[in-house]
Amino acid sequence: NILVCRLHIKGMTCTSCSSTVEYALQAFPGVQRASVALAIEEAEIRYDRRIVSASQLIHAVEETGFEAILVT
Ligand code: 9UX
Repeated sequence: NILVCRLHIKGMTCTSCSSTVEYALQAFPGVQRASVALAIEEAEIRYDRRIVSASQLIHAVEETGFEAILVT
């Protein structure tokens, strides 16, 4: 029940932006690990699908002020 998804995140311009997104994802219930790569505008998230869905992860990113699109 552990899945990995990648999100394309629009609007990040600095490392502070990417840290904000990364911390928000890391703190979200059900997320085991999240890393955000600013250069490629992507987040990779390992999560427990019994606790959280990909669409909830997208909403968590959008709460921080950035647009997120599911890649895989
Ligand atoms: Mo610095 Mo990133 O204001 O938006 S956090 S560019």
